Amino acid sequence: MRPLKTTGLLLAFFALAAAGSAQGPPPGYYSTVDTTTAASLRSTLHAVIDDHTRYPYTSGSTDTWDILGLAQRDPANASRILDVYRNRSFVRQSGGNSFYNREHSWPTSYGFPSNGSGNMPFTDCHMLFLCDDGYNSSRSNKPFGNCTAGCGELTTDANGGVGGGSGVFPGQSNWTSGSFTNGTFQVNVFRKGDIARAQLYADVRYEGGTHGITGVSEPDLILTDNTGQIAASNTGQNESVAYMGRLAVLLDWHYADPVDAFEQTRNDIVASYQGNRNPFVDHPEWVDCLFVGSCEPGAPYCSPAAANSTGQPAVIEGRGSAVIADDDFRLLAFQLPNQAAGFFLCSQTQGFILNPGGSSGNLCLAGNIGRVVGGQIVNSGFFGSFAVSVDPTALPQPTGSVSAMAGETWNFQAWYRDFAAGQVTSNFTDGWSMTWQ
Ligand SMILES: [Ca+2]
Ligand SMILES: [Ca+2]
Repeated sequence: MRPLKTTGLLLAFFALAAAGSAQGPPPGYYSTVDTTTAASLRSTLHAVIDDHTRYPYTSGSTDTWDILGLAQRDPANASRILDVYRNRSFVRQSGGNSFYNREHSWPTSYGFPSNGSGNMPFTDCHMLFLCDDGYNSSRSNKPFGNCTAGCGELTTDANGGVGGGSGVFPGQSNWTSGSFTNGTFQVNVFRKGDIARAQLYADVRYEGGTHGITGVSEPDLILTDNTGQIAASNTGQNESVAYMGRLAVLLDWHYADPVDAFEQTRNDIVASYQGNRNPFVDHPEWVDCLFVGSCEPGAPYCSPAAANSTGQPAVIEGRGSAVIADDDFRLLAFQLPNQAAGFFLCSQTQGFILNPGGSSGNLCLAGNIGRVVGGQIVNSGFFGSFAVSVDPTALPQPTGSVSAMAGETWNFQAWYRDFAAGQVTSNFTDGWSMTWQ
């Protein structure tokens, strides 16, 4: 699968901004991930990020202070760190000090308060952040949320191109109300996505069971909007299942504050020690599938298509579910010229024909090609896109419609009308290949 258009552009932008510092995942790190459904994505992604190497919380050898001290280094001065909520630049310390400490973004009180040697989430640096002492105290174990009444302001410093200002809600400040489990903590606008992705990581990394190498029990950490469940997780002892939130707010924060170079570097450094990555820093688009249920069944091929009169190649994407019984598979084509008629094609065979019938594009199907998938000739309108719902029990073929069978791979492409240099022509999207379940 590939990122959504906007996400892809943002990623490209931030990858440029991070050039020379962020490394990203090693080749093949995510090759076993199956993005077909939320369930398949969760199980295969968990397997990739599971069983990481635990570093001690505090030790004379390498510990969480050392890892986080590198992971949150101040971009302007490598001997300093930027803390997560206040965005203050502190001289890096090798251990406990009177300026900053370690913030469990998923509070230990919700599921894993007892720091035994086998307590994996307690020392997991993907969830642990260096934080101004006083701000960490203010956060306490309040669930994350948007502050709506009685909100106290915790201002930020201007560092690294973000932060500063006061007196305007939300501005670039943190805001908090209430206390403990009944409270709310709203993270500043430029770290709220980082914090959200740390919680999303926790939800998928910790699925109960045992550590695959050490055999030590792990909790199942689960994000929820139910503050009653969160409160009930605060038992004073380690639990096999524990809740934190608020999920809906964290999803909003994930979308509102995209990944930047600081967060990518943090992920790279933590991964270089623990051996596992926060997948939502590398693949922000997977949040849609895992937590919203909007998955991309299948993957593109024959990409990119030949550019059309907009100067861009048209793109096809599958949406919904590859499960035949779900009857919820849609095809979307975009980056089309406006007001262009078109339709989707399908075949079980991929191919490549350059400029068939004088078309400006290329046909990426062969064998028995069916026309007008979804039964409609569609128009790209004012936005240059069109979509159809696909009935998996009625896929067009030259001899009539057929039903897809589980395990069959089908390929789709859209054909559309275009005008180039005053001449009528036609073109195609790239291809989309998916396997029915
Ligand atoms: Ca951020
Ligand atoms: Ca979980």
